[in-house]
Amino acid sequence: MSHHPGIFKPLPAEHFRYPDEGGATNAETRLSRLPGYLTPNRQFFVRSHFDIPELKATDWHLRLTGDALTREHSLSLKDLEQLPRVSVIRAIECAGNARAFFARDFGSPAEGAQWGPGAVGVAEWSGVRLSDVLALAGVEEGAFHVLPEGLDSGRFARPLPIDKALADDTIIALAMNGEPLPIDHGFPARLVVSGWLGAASVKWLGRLEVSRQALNTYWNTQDYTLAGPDYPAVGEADGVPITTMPVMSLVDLEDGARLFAGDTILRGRALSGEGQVIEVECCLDDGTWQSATLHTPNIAGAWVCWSLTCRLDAGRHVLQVRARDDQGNEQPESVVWNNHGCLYNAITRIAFHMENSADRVDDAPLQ
Ligand SMILES: Nc1nc2c(c(=O)[nH]1)N[C@H]1C(S)=C(S)[C@@H](COP(=O)(O)O)O[C@H]1N2
Ligand SMILES: [Mo]
Repeated sequence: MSHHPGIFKPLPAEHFRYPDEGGATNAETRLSRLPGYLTPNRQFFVRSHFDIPELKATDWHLRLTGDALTREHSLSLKDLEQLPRVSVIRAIECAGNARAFFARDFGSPAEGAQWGPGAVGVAEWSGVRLSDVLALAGVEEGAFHVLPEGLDSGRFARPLPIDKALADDTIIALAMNGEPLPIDHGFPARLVVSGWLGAASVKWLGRLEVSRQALNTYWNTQDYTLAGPDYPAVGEADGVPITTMPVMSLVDLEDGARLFAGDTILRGRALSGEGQVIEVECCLDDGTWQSATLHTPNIAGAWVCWSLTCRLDAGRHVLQVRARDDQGNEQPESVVWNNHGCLYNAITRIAFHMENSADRVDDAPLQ
């Protein structure tokens, strides 16, 4: 097994940008370039804390261990393929998505890669249920944590409570949008944990430990926590370990984009962890809040696409967007500071420019 630095798929500048301080293994999606509901594999963001490992499908095994299993077990890819096949359409969103807005709102950056709002994507993930895999080793009464571990050099691992691990839509994905899982996204097998922060969806899965005790790691105690003056430290963690993702809306426009004045359709997406977004409202400049149109599909745990038809004069404009989910959660006016810069979900604000349409030379959009 050799290790390659960097990301394997091509990263054209029209589809990706790099968060500052992010290192070579991070790239975020330009939402403005998304073609439809699903994020194509070639446009899906990549977030890897270590070098991306090159694994051979024929050598790969998944080891099941731990004191809450009846027996130890090891499965090959062929063994996994014998299990019932399932597919789910779900978002994966980094808990640090939109972290750069902490710097904008608070005047100093939160620690970590300075992601814009593109560390998120929605794909159709196909594979097998984690519960079906664990059942092969016999999960005993009293099982508490499941620790999935990656085969990257740092053995990235973050525990799940047993109930979430056994949920119907917690899966080991072998395919992404109908293609074998790309190497950057965890080939040959990754976890997909619906509605939870991206860090739960461990890539290049190599081992699952099922224990009667907590199996905490760096990744749920020292990072991917809400830590800071306004958050209590929980147990051995420096703050509150993050689980589900909050309600958030996204605009399919680059900040500072240029459009043509006149009739325009503004578009975006909104999501809320395991939940479903039921309303998206927009406010242009100093106008009133108005409901955006929500399009189908609107899959819980994935996202909904929204649009707003409007007429805008030439000049600079500010769009604000806020989403509400089926539990009544709404994006707040502002967020409380946390040191790791996680879960930014204040009302989305984006500035753009309308150019005089008389200057239009062809039908191509300017942005
Ligand atoms: N083994 C392993 N799994 C991992 C990571 C990692 O660094 N190593 N990064 C996690 C984080 S923080 C996120 S946000 C998602 C990103 O998934 P993607 O790269 O497929 O978009 O993968 C998660 N799974
Ligand atoms: Mo992440």
